[in-house]
Amino acid sequence: MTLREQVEQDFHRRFGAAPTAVVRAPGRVNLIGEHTDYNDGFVLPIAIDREVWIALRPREDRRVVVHSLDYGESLSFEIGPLSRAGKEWGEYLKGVAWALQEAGHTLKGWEGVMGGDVPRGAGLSSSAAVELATLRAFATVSGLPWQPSTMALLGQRVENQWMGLNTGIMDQMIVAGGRKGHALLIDCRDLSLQPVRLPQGAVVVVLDTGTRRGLVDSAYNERRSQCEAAARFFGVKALRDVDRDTFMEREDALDPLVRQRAQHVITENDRTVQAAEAMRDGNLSRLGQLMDASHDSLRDDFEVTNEALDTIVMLAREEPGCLGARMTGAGFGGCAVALVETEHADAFVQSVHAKYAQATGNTPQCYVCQAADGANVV
Ligand code: GAF
Repeated sequence: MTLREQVEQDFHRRFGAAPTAVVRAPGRVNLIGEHTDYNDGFVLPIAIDREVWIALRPREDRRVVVHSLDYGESLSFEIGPLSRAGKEWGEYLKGVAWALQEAGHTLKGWEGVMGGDVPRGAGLSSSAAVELATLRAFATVSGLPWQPSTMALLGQRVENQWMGLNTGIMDQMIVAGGRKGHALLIDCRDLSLQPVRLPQGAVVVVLDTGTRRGLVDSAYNERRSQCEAAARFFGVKALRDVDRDTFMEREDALDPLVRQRAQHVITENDRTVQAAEAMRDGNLSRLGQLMDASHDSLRDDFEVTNEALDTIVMLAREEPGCLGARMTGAGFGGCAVALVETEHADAFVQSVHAKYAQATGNTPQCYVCQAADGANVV
């Protein structure tokens, strides 16, 4: 049974009727442009065919009642003044109601069943998928206009101010605005989007190391502070505004760690723009090289990989047909992404799975994914 069928069927069982709407929001995998979003830079992610689904119908009152198939729990709260009570899954839903009300929207109540298959804590944006699916649910019952970047900013506000995680805008932008068959080149300064068609002849493979990030919040915040320190040093708003030549002229005067972090961001921004060009030109080998260089920079300069990520990337690169491989998302564990020639994809998946399991004792999840549409009502 598909996830859509599961949430619809469970809805029927719980509420005694068919849902009046079904909404979905995808996870994402970032092809390149890592730790650039909070530096006002560029990212090149795809929305993937791993999703959060909600079957729902409006209520007469202002209550929200949601059952989560994944947690086997239900949540119920009244729309109105809301206070934060913890870090559980339900806080994302309450946070969305809070953010929408803060933005001046009048909300109606609804009841629904939610379920998803975006792995949690794996760097595939399961939380942005929950935020955008919930935003879609509220927008549907309350008749709110849907503008992807506006909704992405609200999702980010939930993450930053309700959940207390100081993340950038990439995840919510791609989850809100993704386009089937395309990556999006997102300018994280003005939030403009350029869809770039995925080239023929290669597939995107997610390589989940099975390791989950620990202490990621503090390490992430530390990287942000180092980037901000570098921007202050150069006298600019964000590292986006520093080009390679300016960096090279003055890098010796920087604190060594801050220099490394800045070097990653400045070179990664260039790589991301070049990767979009390579994709448009159908230049797969160039795209793969840029992905490799991105990983190396994240490993050596930004220092956000772990042993599992470095191992799976190295094993992937040794396989026939692998054009490039890198970690994806915040890092410190979770997933890598590889670009693989289509005719080698099946053998690649099997071989990396076996070799990584043998090398590390961890069980990976390796799968080809498709570029999907952003959050919508189906
Ligand atoms: C996480 C964050 F949520 C994003 O905003 C981004 O910074 C990413 O890490 C690193 O590129 O997914």
